[in-house]
Amino acid sequence: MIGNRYRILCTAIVTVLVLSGAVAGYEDDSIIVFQSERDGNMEIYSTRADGTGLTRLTDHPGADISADVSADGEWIVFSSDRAGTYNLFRMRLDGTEISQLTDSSGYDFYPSWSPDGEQIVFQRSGGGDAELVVLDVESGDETVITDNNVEDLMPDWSPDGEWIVFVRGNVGGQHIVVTRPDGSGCDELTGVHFVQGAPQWSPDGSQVAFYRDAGDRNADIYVVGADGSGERRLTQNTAIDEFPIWSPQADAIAFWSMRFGDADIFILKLDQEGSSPVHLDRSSGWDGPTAWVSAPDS
Ligand SMILES: [Ca+2]
Ligand SMILES: [Ca+2]
Ligand SMILES: [Ca+2]
Ligand SMILES: [Ca+2]
Repeated sequence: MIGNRYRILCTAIVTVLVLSGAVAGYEDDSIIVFQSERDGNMEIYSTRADGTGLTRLTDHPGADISADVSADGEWIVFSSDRAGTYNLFRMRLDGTEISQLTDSSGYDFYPSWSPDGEQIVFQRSGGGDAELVVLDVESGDETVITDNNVEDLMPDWSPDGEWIVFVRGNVGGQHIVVTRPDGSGCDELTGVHFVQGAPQWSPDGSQVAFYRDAGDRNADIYVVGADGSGERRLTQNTAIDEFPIWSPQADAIAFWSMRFGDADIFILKLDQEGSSPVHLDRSSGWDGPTAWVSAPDS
């Protein structure tokens, strides 16, 4: 009898621990936009950062990826091959009002809004190395702002609108670089490494998060000051950790990691460096965060 009660009690405790583990995490109602193949092909989803409120935003057999949210929270720009090669599309934050923004025979990836929402910078490849292109959303006019023989990749527009940070160089030797939006004033933020990627401005523009792979397929998340000083490594894990994005309060960084077999979303609280990041969502197939924005005013 006592034995039975003990087992029942243990079962109850285990249940409580599992449930509290499932909801414990980054307790915030801000919105993480991510891409996932949980429904069979790449779609764009949103979730509150506490793991509740999962919402599917796209529903198309094409691959829908690389979503970025405008600073006013009104629009998402994303890349999709639903109309042929990868082009840019725009939709509301609830997935409505989808329209096509670019129509190129190249491959348009990694769009990033200017803070005023009037322009989008992105990477275009096809027929050679990638260049950065600035799109005027209203007119559809495009301006190519790089012109060289190496890859120019993964741009992110600074919160003050003055700079674009991106990756320059071919695999085996890549810098994190900043440029003015007209292509002038290029400057290097980091030294050359085998692979570096996905630089993202902090909300106040004082730092840039990115990932680095020294060539051993063990990418980790780093931050560096906007002046190139104070570089720090944030993750120390043998799995691939890539594509960091900042929380709106700059108190956490979300990224995807292969540490549980396939790519899942993790959140590292910056006041708890060295502790295990929160595993936001465990879903088979690819899951990766691409934007993190404040909750809409209620
Ligand atoms: Ca899709
Ligand atoms: Ca180039
Ligand atoms: Ca790692
Ligand atoms: Ca997954």
